Amino acid sequence: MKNMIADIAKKIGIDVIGFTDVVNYSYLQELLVSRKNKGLNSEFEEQNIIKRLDARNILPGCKSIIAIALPYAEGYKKVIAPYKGLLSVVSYKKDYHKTVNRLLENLAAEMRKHFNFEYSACVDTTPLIDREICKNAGIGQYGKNNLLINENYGSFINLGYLLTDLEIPCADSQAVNICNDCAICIKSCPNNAIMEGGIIDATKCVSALTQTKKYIPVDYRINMKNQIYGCDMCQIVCPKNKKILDKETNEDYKSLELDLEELLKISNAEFEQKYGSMSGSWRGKNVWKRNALISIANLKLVSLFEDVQNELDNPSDMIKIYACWALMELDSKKAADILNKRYDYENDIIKCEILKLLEDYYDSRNM
Ligand code: B12
Repeated sequence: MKNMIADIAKKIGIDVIGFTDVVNYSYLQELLVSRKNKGLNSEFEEQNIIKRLDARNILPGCKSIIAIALPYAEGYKKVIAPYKGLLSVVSYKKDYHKTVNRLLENLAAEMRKHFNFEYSACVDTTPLIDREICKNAGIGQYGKNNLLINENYGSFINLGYLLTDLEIPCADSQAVNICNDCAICIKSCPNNAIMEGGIIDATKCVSALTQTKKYIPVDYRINMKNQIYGCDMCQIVCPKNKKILDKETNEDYKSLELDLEELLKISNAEFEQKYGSMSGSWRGKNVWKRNALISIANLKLVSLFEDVQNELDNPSDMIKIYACWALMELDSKKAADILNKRYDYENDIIKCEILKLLEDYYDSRNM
């Protein structure tokens, strides 16, 4: 049955496929609880751990899982764009949720010509833990950077699977240490977010910071450099990805470089039209705009001072907080004058932010 499904998959363009009959993950409960108790989890995952521990919470009759991986980033070279914002390569072209989901639906439709079965297609957004399921299915092994690494395609793969009520007996794949002594990803992570034992501190991971709507501490902002969505650092440096990144390609990754001035001025409708089909746009325009302000500050784009200053009139407190900070980073003397003048007219949240910035400024000048 497995061979037959793999053949069908190949015909519809699925190159990486695996099978697992593990549907209960209570063996991960301790790890998930301890991670949560230490505050290392992200706001982008299901907070109710029990819901994460059994595929039958989604498909009650689930007996086996057919996992697939969709490779991306062939021939990708991280661009050194000194005046631009950057999107992670996972956001290149069409949203992978749709692409992987379409492959899974096609696979199920073809399989139904041969077998009668129930299924549920899952890509990223269910409570289940995609990497563990796909590791069990033999798609790849964990790297120290937490990513699932496929033998042929490295870690630049998106994961998805069909929960099914088919009985497919499987020899499940066990975790193997494929990194040995290599720790290049740990050393390269800008915010030291990669911890021992397969845990990422999601409060520090640059990818998470580019997506969060929570307050970002100043030190972490600096390490976000010019990232507008996601981060690829722990993957780009990984020796297991060398083969895929070195490949010849006709892809043009230029669309991952963004004009920061344009991002400050873009309307909601233009944003949706230009970037709405990318997976990285899911948090909306203001989060990208916040990250553009951080990038402008980090790249010291002084020529955009006035554009940043205009954002002090933005109705969103989030945008105003980062505009105040960015102005101080671009030209502290000029910014201190502007912020001093505005102080009395701002709400308490912005007042508090301005006060911190001005205190730091006057401290640094010993005034
Ligand atoms: C929340 C989330 C995030 C958060 C938190 C990630 C984290 N590490 O906790 C943030 C925003 C930081 C994030 C970032 C990214 N994400 Co994300 N994310 C998710 C999501 C929705 C849930 C992850 C989760 O539950 N974390 C909780 C922990 C406990 O689970 P886990 O991260 O999968 O870790 C497991 C293993 O890694 C394992 N483990 C790790 N190392 C080791 C080592 C050994 C020896 C063992 C035994 C186990 C082990 O422990 C966990 C349990 O098995 C999943 C989709 C999903 N539903 O699963 C996508 C997912 C993990 N993300 C994905 C991607 C592509 C990314 C980014 C590359 C995007 C980008 N370019 O910015 C980065 C990579 C960051 C990184 N180094 O992990 C892919 C990963 C593909 C892959 N090859 O692994 C997923 C699977 C989405 C998908 N379906 O394609 N993500």
